[in-house]
Amino acid sequence: MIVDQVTDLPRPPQRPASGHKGTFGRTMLIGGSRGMGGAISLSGMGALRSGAGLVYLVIPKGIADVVAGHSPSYLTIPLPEDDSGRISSITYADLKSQLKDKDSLGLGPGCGQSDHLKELFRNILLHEEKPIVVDADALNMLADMLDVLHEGPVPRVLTPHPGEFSRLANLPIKTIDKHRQQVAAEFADVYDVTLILKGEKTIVTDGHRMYVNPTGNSGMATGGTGDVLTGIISGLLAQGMLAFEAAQLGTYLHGLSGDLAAQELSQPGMISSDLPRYLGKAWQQFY
Ligand code: NPW
Ligand code: AMP
Ligand code: MG
Repeated sequence: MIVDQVTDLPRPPQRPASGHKGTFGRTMLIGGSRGMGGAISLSGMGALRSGAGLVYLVIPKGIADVVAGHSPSYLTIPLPEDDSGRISSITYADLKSQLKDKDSLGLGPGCGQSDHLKELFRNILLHEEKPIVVDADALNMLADMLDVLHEGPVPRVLTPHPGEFSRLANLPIKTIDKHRQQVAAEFADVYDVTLILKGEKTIVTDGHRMYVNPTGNSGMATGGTGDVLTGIISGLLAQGMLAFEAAQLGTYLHGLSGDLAAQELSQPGMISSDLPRYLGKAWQQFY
């Protein structure tokens, strides 16, 4: 397998002066559960500050008010929940009208795991033709149904940390840490996805191209930073970027936000909710 090392960043989305919120895309993020409302809020904040025009959060009703209270800029879609406060009862057919006009989807931040969610995500991955980011608990459930990646339409962006990738690829974390580029590229090639293997020097690969991200620092090793990344990439996809390019630029901007946050707040003093705020500064490198 020949894998090209990519170093140049792609062009960010154009911002036509006459653009309106529809021009910049609608992204829908599905996640959150009792105790993990923060994860989907953080994703939503990443998506808003990625430049997407409209950000919809599909969440269980028990956390809907709290999540909406995190930002007045979200549109929230509250759904029925099970005894553990996870999205439940609603089927893919029920969600179809909501999915119809969305330009991209993000699945998983803080959603927890259940048979119901697994079936819902399976159907979305099998049938939705728009770009989808799969993260967190959605990745953990995907590990049991990898066949959907062969059957479903592309493109898909998967964003595992080494623990999640270990479950997906059925490899020990030690092996992953030792052969990061090789195992990531092989997986991306076999399943026809863009894979982001997170950590120090996050890598982005589609099995043919490989980008090693130069930004980021260990101040980002704090709960919720990965959830922000999911939102950023979903938002870039909604603005029409291709999967590999959105993953590359999203990863770069996310790490740069972390570096800018660390400069002002210090590594121990920064937290995940700082990243979307510093994303505004990170964008100034481009606009
Ligand atoms: P260990 O034991 O730490 O060494 P999980 P999760 C291993 C939500 N969140 N980075 C690790 O090893 C997420 O969205 C909600 C990370 C452990 O065994 C998910 O829905 C928040 N882990 C859900 O929580 C803020 C690594 O992998 C396992 C690793 C669970 O997500 C937090 C952890 O993976 C969180 O984002 C690495 N480099 N290498 C909120 N505020 O609402 C190995 N591991 O069990 O999937 O847990 O990532 O916390
Ligand atoms: P998650 O574990 O899903 O919350 O994702 C953590 C995020 O923080 C990923 O984007 C990682 O790349 C980033 N991160 C964690 N630790 C480091 C580190 N030591 N250096 C750079 N980035 C890190
Ligand atoms: Mg995560």
